[in-house]
Amino acid sequence: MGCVGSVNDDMRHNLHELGWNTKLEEAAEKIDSTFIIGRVSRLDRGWSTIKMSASPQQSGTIRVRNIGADVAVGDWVAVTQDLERVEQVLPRYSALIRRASSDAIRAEQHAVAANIDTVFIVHAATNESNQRRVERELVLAFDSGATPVLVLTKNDLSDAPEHIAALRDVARVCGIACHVVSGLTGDGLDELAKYGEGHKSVAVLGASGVGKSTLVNRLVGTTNQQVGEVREGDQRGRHTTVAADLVALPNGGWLIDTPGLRALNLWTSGRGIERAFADIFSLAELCKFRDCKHQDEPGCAVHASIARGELSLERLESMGRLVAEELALEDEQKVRVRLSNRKGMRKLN
Ligand SMILES: Nc1nc2c(ncn2[C@@H]2O[C@H](COP(=O)(O)OP(=O)(O)O)[C@@H](O)[C@H]2O)c(=O)[nH]1
Ligand SMILES: [Mg+2]
Ligand SMILES: [Zn+2]
Repeated sequence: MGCVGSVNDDMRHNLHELGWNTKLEEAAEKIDSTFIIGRVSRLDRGWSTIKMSASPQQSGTIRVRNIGADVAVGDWVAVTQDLERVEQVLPRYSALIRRASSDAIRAEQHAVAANIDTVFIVHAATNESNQRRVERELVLAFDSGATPVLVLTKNDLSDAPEHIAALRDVARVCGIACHVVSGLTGDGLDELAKYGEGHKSVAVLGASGVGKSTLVNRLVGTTNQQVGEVREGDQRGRHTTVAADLVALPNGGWLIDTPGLRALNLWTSGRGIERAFADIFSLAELCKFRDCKHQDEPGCAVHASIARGELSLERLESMGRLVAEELALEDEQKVRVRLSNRKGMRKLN
């Protein structure tokens, strides 16, 4: 295993505590040995906060002028010895990426959290939550490269067992864990904390008001995250900076509480849809025609399952919408690449 820059054993230990792992070693080999490695823990307008693996002042945390357009909380960076400048953002091994604007011309990606091992998809265990949103979040979480986990919180309020059972089913068909917890009573939170063991990083995703900050505070043991902060956009519809924070768990893990995003548009990348709708994809293998669109073809196993009352039509339609959204985005990206080539620009994102 290569040496991580000039990082000695002491510092390496420190890096490990920040969440460093073997997936990052290869990237680190290319980094000039005079740089110090740190991890972005917070982004504010104009400033980035970085937890350093080691710093001359031993302060542990520095603030630098913003690094670049698409840096996310959780990113690993190489900082100059004088701690003045971020030289490099290391390649990510995973990232939650959403589409920043629904504006067709300005399709841009926005990384919500980087280098995460698990994504908590948080919903209320009461019957207000929405299965369609869970599906969308699952696609995003699978696409991130991290492992999604469904968290149903506020179980102290819930008397909706059918609702919980339906969401558990969504988790089961795509093979992920589901935990029913309460941020208020602490019920079930020991199980959640385990995802941070071994200095792992967990991103917390979910709509405003579902109880993310309450969960994070309880898990971390502070009142660091503001509870009840539900603002997402101002009157002009612009996104306000509700900071995502990298916060430490008592067991050494890391949590990233992402701001509650009302509109969660997809940024296509991998096989997220296939994994979030694994049940439909495996049924589709049994359709008579290989290119079955599951509309009104004969021998369609997907519709047979709907007819038997096993699969819901809403779920199939939900997948159809997400597929269409992903295809539309791919088309836009192709147009953008063509335009940029014409202008002689090398890269747009
Ligand atoms: N009864 C109950 N209320 C909760 C629970 N978690 C959060 N809340 C309340 O729900 C509201 C929104 O919580 P918050 O953590 O700010 O949600 P966030 O927007 O997802 O960060 C607040 O009024 C919380 O007190 C819970 O487990 N049980
Ligand atoms: Mg919050
Ligand atoms: Zn079919």
